[in-house]
Amino acid sequence: MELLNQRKIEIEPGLKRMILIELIFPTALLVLGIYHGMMQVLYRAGHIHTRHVLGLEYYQGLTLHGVVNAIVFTTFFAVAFGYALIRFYLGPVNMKVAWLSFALMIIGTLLAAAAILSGTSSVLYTFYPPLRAHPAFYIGLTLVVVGSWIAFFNWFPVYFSWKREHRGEKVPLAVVGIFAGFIIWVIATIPVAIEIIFQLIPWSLGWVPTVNVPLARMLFWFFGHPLVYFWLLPTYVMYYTMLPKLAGGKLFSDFAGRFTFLWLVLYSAPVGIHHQFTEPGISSTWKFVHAFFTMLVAVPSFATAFVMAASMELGARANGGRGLLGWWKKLPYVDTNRWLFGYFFCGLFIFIFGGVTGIINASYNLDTVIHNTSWLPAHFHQTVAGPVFLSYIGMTLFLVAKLTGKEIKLPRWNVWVPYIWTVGIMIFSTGLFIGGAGGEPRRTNMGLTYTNPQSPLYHADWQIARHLGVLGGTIMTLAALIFFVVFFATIFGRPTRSGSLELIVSEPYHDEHVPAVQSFTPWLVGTALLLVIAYAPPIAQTLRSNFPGAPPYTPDRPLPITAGPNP
Ligand code: HAS
Repeated sequence: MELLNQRKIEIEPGLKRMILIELIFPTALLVLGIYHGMMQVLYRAGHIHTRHVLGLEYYQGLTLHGVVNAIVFTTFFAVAFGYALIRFYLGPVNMKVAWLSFALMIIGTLLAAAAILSGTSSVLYTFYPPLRAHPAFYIGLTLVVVGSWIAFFNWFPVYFSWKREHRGEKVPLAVVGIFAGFIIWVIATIPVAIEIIFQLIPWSLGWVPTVNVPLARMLFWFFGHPLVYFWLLPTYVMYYTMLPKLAGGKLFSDFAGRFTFLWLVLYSAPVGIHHQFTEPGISSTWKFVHAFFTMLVAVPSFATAFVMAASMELGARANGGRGLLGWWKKLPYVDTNRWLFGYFFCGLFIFIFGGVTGIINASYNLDTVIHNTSWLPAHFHQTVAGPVFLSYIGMTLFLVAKLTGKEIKLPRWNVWVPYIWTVGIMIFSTGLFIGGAGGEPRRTNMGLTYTNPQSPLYHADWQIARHLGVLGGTIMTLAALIFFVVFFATIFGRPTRSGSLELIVSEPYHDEHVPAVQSFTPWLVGTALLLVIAYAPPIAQTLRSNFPGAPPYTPDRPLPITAGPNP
C-alpha cells in the first residue's frame, strides 16, 4: 500500500518495540481464543458428548474464548492503536509511563489467564455472580483496566501541548475518535471497578459470605454496553480516516465523523438495562428509558452507513465507476495493493445484519423472545467478531509490517481472509439466529443434552441450526488459520527497509466547521447528566430490593461452593 501513504514518521525505538509487543502478544493469544471458538461449535452441535477435551472443561474454554477475544485482544489493540495515532498526529509520549501501563496490562493478563487455566475461574467473560472466580482472575482484569487507563492519561499532556501549539485548528479526526473511545472506556470501567473491588474480590476471598446479585449485574451492564462502543470506536476511526482513501476517494463529511464519535460518548452508557429487560428488581419505567436511549445510540451508526457508502461512491466514481449502482464494481475488493479495503468493507457488510439485530434486541417485547438464546451470540459475532475483529486484525498486520519494515507475505491469500471470514460468519450466525428464534439456549454444552440423540432432552428441531453453526464456525476457523499463516510468515520474514510508523489518511470532501463538535466539554456535561438520570433511580432500586444475598457457585453443580462436597 505504498501509493496510499502520505506520511511516514520515524518513531522512538522504545515506543516501536512496545506497540509491536502490544499487537503481537494478544494476536498470539488469539490462537487459543479461536481454538476455543471452534470447540464451542463442536460441543454445541453434538460432535462432542463430554464435559472436557484435552483437560479443558467446556465453561473453562468458553471463558478463555470470551476473555481472550473480547477483553484482552481488544484492550491491547485499542491501547497500541491509540499510541500509534497519538504519536503520528500529535507527538512523542512519555515512555516511562507507557512502560508502566504496558507492564500492568501484561501482568494482569497473565494472572487472569493462570486463574482460568487452573480451572478455578470458569465464570465466562461477564463473570456474573453467583458464579465465583479465583481472586487472581478479578485482580488480573483490574490490572489490565488500570494499565489501559494509565495509557490514556499518558496521552493528555501530548494532546494539550498540541492544542496550545495549534490554536484555532481542528483536532485531527482520528484523535477525536480514539479519545472518544477511551472516554467511554473510563466511564464504563468505573462501575465495573466498583463491582470488582467492593463486591467480587471481598466475596471471592471469603471475607463476606454473600453478594448482592442484582446490584452486581447492574454495575456490570453499566460497563458492558459502553464496552461495545469502546470496541467499535477504533474501528470507526479506521473507517472514517482510512477507508475513503483506500477506496480511491475522500471522506464525504468530516462533521459526520466528529458527530458520530461524540454522540457515542453521550449515549453509549445510559442504555445498559437493555441487557436486563427480563430481570426482576428493576421497574419497567427504567427498562423503557434505557430502551429509548438505545434507539438513540444507533443514530450515529445509521449516519456512518450513509457516510461510508457516500465516501466509497466518491472513490469508485474517481476510479471510473458510472451509473446508479454500476460504481460498486469499481471498488478495490481484492486489490493486493489496497488489501485493507477488504477487511473494512467486509466488516461494514456484516454490520448491516449485526446492527439490525441490535435494534431487534433493544425492542423490549422482541427481546423477551430471544434473550439468553443463541440469537445473542449471532448478534454479537456480527458486531464484535465482524467489523471490530476484521478491522483490528487487518490493522494489526498493517502496523506490524510497517513498523518492522517487512513485506506482507502471501498477499494473495491475505486478500481473501476477510471474504472467507464473512462467508463463515454469515452461515454461522444464520444458524444461531434460526436456533435462537426457536429457543436454543446460549452458553450451554448442548452435546451433553439437546444435540445428543441418546439424551432424553434431545431436541430434533435444532438440527439445521447446529449444522449451519458448525459449517460457519469451520469456515471462520479456516479464515483465521490463513490469517495466522500470513501474520507469522510476515513477522518471521526479513525486513526490506527500515521500519517506520505509517498511516493512511483520507482528505475530507466536505470539511465543515461546526463549533458544536469541536469541543468535548458540552458532550461530557451532557453525558454526566444522562448517567445520573438513567442510573441513579435503578441503582437505588437494586439497593432497596429485598433479594437475599447469594453464596458462591461453580458452573458444574447446583449447590453453593460453601455447601461442601456433593452429598
Ligand atoms: Fe449489541 C447484546 C443492542 C451494537 C455487542 N451486543 C450484545 C452483546 C454483545 C453486543 C457482545 O438492546 C451480548 C452481551 C452478552 O454477553 O449478553 N447492540 C444493540 C444495538 C446496537 C448494538 C441497538 N452490539 C453492538 C455493537 C457491538 C455489540 C457495535 C460490538 C462491537 N446488543 C443490543 C441489545 C443487547 C445486545 C439490546 C442485549 C440483548 C439481550 O437480550 O441480552 C446498535 O449500536 C447497532 C447500530 C448499528 C447499525 C448498523 C449500521 C450499519 C453500518 C454498515 C453500513 C454498510 C455499508 C456497506 C455502507 C444501525 C454502519 C454496504 C455494502 C453492501 C454490499 C450493501
